[in-house]
Amino acid sequence: MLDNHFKKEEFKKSVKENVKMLYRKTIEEATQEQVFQAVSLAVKDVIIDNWLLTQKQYEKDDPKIVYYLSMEFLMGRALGNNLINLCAYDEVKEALDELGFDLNVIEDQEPDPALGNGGLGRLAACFLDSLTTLGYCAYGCGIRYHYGLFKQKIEDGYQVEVPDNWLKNGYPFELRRPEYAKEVKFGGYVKVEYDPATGRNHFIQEGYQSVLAVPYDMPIVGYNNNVVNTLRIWDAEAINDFRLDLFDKGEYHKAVEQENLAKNIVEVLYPNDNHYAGKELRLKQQYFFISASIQEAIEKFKKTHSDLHDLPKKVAFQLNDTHPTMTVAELMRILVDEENLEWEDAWNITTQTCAYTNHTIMSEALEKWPIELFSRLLPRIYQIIEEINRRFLLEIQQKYPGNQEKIRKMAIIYDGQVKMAHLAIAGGHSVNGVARLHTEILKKQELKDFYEMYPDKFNNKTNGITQRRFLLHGNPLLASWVTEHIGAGWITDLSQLSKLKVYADDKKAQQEFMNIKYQNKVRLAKYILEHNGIEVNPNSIFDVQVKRLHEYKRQLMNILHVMYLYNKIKEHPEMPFYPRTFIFGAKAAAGYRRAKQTIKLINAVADVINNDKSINGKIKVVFIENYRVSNAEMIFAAADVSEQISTASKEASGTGNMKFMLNGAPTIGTMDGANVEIVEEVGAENAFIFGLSSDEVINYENNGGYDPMQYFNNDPDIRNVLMQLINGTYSNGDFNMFREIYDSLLNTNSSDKADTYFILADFKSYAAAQEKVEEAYRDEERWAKMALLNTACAGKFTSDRTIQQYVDEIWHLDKVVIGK
Ligand code: Z15
Repeated sequence: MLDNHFKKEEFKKSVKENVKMLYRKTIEEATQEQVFQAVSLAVKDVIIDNWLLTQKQYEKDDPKIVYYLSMEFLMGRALGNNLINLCAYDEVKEALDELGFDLNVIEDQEPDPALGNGGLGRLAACFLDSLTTLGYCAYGCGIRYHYGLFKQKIEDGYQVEVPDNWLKNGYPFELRRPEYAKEVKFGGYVKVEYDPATGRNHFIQEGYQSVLAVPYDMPIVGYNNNVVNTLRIWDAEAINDFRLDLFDKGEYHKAVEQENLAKNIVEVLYPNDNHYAGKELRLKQQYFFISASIQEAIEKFKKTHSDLHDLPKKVAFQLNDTHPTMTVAELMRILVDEENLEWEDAWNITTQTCAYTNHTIMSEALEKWPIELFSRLLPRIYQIIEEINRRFLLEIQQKYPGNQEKIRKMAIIYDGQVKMAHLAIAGGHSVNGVARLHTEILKKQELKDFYEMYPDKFNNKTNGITQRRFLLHGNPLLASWVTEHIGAGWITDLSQLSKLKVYADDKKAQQEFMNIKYQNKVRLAKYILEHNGIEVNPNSIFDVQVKRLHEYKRQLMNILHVMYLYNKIKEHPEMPFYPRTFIFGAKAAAGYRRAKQTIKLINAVADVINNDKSINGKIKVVFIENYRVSNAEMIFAAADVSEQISTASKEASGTGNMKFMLNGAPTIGTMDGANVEIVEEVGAENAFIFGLSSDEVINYENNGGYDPMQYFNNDPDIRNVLMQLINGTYSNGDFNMFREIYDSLLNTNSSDKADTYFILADFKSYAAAQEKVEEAYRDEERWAKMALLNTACAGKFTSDRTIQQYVDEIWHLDKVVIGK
């Protein structure tokens, strides 16, 4: 369709040619993987033309650039998405059909580039899609981990982590750019030299080790607009320093060390989501990609601009959480040490250029680096942060004379630690939360002091998702149905979904909508049979919780509720019960014990219930192995019920909630994160809300008074379920297998807090909400209307809207049109 490049015959020829060149084979002899490579190359060829055109346009227009700095980009597969955004999916599908290949199978050959853990990394990927589709000049900057997030295998019900060697066969969509390589320095010491000519001190890092940062570019294809932006991920290579030969063999040791540094630094993505582990190598990763990215940004700026004071007019750095906060100090270093700007000028430029997004209030996620580690690894950067801190404390003292409490709570360096969030807030002009409720909690609780001092910095940007991947690509049946009813405008303007509202009561539309859901459930059922060996009934309610495994997300409450339902059915076999399939998918951080035990519990419960003939298949429990972006697309499309059951106040936003909604699955959830706004859009009658409010939770946390034992003592249903954790029901008589989970809820033998996430407090209201789900589902018309309205009201949750708000309120970018 586009520029005639996807004329079918031409495309077929190009694929055959690629197979020949790459593998010396005819297309008939090629494997599916080889055809994937050949097809991807043919697609890349088209993309490269647009990539060049975009570059030319940027050179001509000189638009302001946003650098989205992130340790994670959870891209998901590129081939299908690129074809979608090139508007060439159907043509290529046909072409491959004629060659005897199935595009779906070819897509399946691509490894999921899993350079991220969960929500934060996937958000970065959605943002790049939206930035490009809206025609803004943007670079994603990150790390080319050689191993992405581990692959999950389930063995005997337990999670086993398998390395994800995603580059094994070569990744066709990346481009190595050695000409843009940068040197990044670690360690050593800082020498101060007085320059009488300028009257200034110069700070020179000496005795350091360095690595070479080599960028690899991945094209980000905009939807139907010929714009191609760049995700630039940095690899590390040893600097083969010829000068070493000039020195004696004593330098040999250093050479080996440098080589090891390069090998280790980009080896693997840390598998923690919402958790800070304080590892030295992680700090190295942070400085590595930030130093390379900021050097590159400044170099690029200087090619066409002479005055660095203009930087904020042309460049925005967005910090995705505190992981890239090094940006503030690295930019100061370049401006002061290398460009010889005065500190005050450099500081003005830096604060006007940087902006910070906060993604969590979970205290265990806060980055606080020990001074010892920080100053040893990054001596000059540490000095700069000390100076930033010194001046910041003066500012606090000026505002709050004599108030030591403020200093204690707000200092950037305190108690032997560097507090990255404080640096990010002081060093930028914007601090944003990721959903309205989250931003309010930041302002009123977590960052109260900072809000008081800088009220104008704080703003909200409710998250969003890209409908191109999560509807157009992931749910082609529903996408076509939507287009048939309201036209294709929704693909780039999701607010148009509201035009579907007139079909909410239309019998025919309802039937079509639910029939599509049914077909998607059949597709998922087939996947589950192939991958889990479990047969599930596509007529049952597909009740789905897929997300990272974390205590605050309360997968445990979900499975305890399944145990409770199972008890009820066993006790009252005659009671009415609508068949339900409880579907879980979740990776646990490799070192997160409680999370891993929860996975085992889910699988153990599945084992017992799925094999109990006496309940006639009324409940099935499925744990989908290796939940990731590619199977997520299929899962959202097939879901009837969206489980968003975090302890209120803990889930900053959530984005899975939006993907379910878009695909017509009503939410059962707490008033947390973006759920609040989802309910606002769709109406409380089209969601199932339960549980403590965030205020109630925060009140308990601040003032105490929560006693889970009360629920255990007073509620026999809860007591029964909890006893089954320690009486062998789900562990072949092993009383200890789930003892730690039991203890965590009641804490019979430790002084720790019990049931930190208020599972027992919310249990019965969750069960009641689940009864309402069943009641609603039995009424086919009511359910169809509800499901349809969820899709119809999902318009707000496109990342296009989120990005436009970032542009209008933080970045102020210029729109670019190719060929103008
Ligand atoms: C992460 O995935 C999120 C927050 C974090 O601080 C880290 Cl380290 C990882 C998630 C939030 O938990 C989720 O609520 C939010 O929707 C997502 O970031 C994107 O903002």
